[in-house]
Amino acid sequence: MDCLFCKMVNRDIEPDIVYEDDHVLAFNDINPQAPTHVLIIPKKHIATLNDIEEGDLALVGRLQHTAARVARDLGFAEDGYRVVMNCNDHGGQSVYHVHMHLMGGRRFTWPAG
Ligand code: IU
Repeated sequence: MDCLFCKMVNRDIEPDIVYEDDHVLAFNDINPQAPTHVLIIPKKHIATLNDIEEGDLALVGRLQHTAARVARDLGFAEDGYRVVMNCNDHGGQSVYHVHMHLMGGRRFTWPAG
């Protein structure tokens, strides 16, 4: 499958990994929007948030759990952080494999742009 993030899961492309287990992979974003900007992805290919099925619910929870774990490990859990998931064109999605952005190390504004 011609999916950038699947290639990272399969190590056809080598990501800058910060966390990995049997179900998820977390790696540094190539174009960081914060002092720390990590992408957390399911190893299973799911194109968009609209494609999540009942059987994926534990996996989606694992993405959030991994975000908190990485935030703790990198030392900004207490200060706080931002998680974002973009869906389709209006949401600003550019890579069609579900991913959670975890950004930390600075204060974020609201509403998001
Ligand atoms: P988006 O929510 O689909 O727009 O996020 C895709 C992210 O993937 C974006 O922040 C890119 O900087 C990031 N990315 C990457 O980390 N490595 C790559 O080779 C490419 C995009 I292409």
